[in-house]
Amino acid sequence: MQNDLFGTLTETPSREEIAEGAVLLRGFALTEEDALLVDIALVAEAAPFRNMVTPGGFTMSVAMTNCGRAGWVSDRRGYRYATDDPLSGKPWPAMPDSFLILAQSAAAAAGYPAFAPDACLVNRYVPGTRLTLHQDKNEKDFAQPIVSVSLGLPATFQFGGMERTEKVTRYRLEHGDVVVWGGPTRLRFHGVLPLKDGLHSSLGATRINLTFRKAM
Ligand code: MD3
Ligand code: FE
Repeated sequence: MQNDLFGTLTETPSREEIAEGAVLLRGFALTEEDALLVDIALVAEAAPFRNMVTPGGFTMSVAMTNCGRAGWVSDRRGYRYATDDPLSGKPWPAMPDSFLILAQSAAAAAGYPAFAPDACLVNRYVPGTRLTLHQDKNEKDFAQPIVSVSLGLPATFQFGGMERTEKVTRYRLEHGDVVVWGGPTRLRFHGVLPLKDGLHSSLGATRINLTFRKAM
C-alpha cells in the first residue's frame, strides 16, 4: 500500500514475472476500463464479432473481431493476418487510442519499451467457450511480445511448454489483468478452459480478451 500526499491509500500495481520474459500485471487495465468498453463497442459496430472456421472445418467457440492495420483470420484456407475484414471487404477499424496507449504502457512496464502493435485481436467468450492449446506463430517477428488484456468474467488460462504434450500451469485471469508475453515464452503453448457461468458487473455473462501483436 502507498499513502500519497492526500492521504489516499492505493494498492501498488502488482508485477509478477511468471516465466522468463512473461510479466503478469494484475489490475493494470482497471483505470482505463470505461474507455476500453466504449472502444470495444465501437470496434464491434464496424467489424462485428463472428465465429471463424478452422482449416479443419470446425467453427471456433470464441467469437472474434480485430482492429488495427492487420487482423487475424481463419478459414478453410488457413490462419493468417489480413488487412481487410473478410465479412465487409473493408479495412479493419483503426486501433483506438485507448487500446494503443494501454498496450504500450503495459509493454514498457514489462521491459519492452519499443512495442508497436499493428493488430489487436478481440476475443469474446460466453459460458462454455474455450480455446484449445495452441501457439501464436502467424506473426512475422517473434522478438516482439504479445500483450493480453482480460475483461469481464474470470477465466482459467493454461500455460504450457514448447510442445503440446508438456504439462500446463493454470492461472486465473481476472477483469483488468494484463499479461505481457515475450522472450522465451512467446512461442509456448497456451489455451483457455471452458468459461464458467457467472455475471460480471459491467460485462454480464461475457469475457473479452484483447491481444496486441506486431503482426506484419
Ligand atoms: C502466451 N487468447 O488470442 S490471452 C489468442 O484469453 C489467445 O483469449 C487467449 O491465446 C485469450 O491467441 C489467451 C494470453 C496469451 C496470448 C498470447 C500468447 C498468452 C500467450 C502468446 C504466447 C504465449
Ligand atoms: Fe494465443
